[in-house]
Amino acid sequence: MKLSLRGVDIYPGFLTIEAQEAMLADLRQVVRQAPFFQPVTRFGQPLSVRMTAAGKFGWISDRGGYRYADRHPQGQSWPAIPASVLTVWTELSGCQRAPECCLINLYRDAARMGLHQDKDEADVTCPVLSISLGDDAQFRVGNVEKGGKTESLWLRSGDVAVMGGAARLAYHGVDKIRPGSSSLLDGGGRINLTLRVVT
Ligand SMILES: O=C(O)CCC(=O)C(=O)O
Ligand SMILES: [Mn+2]
Repeated sequence: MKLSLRGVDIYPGFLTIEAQEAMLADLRQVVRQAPFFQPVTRFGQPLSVRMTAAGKFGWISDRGGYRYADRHPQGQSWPAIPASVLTVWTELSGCQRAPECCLINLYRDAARMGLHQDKDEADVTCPVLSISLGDDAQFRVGNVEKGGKTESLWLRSGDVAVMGGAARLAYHGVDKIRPGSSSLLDGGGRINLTLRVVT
């Protein structure tokens, strides 16, 4: 099944529970090598999500601003993107290029992500593909221009969203998660993966 939210393709329940658990096991290996860190704005304000990444690039935000970086803040290269994650890209992205960044966001409790565009990538012909694991999240999509009407839906564990075509540069964000709605993650919360071609 496929739904559309203002041009964003949503595949509810794309990953079975078994596939979600297998992906999570792979992500634990990634996090062992590249631990979650707390990004801050250039004014030192912490973001409410914790982040890490896999792939050629990660996305970091610190006192020096935000940017793609080829190393974790601790200095090591990012681990490879797990095959279980790459498979989803191959199945749904419709893009010939391989993803260069798998950003891993951890939402706990009151974590959220304000409306923003993903526009730091030099090539925006490929979509951004997002995978939800764990607690439900209220995902909001607006327009390519700032302002105007927005619509939201609840993303659940195993759902995949693909922001491509006219929706590639649409404003989007996460209003809130529903703590305790899933028992997939140890310690609760939600992990969101976003796969992107960067260069
Ligand atoms: O958590 C989500 O569903 C969206 C994440 C996102 O938009 C981002 O990391 O740029
Ligand atoms: Mn985004």
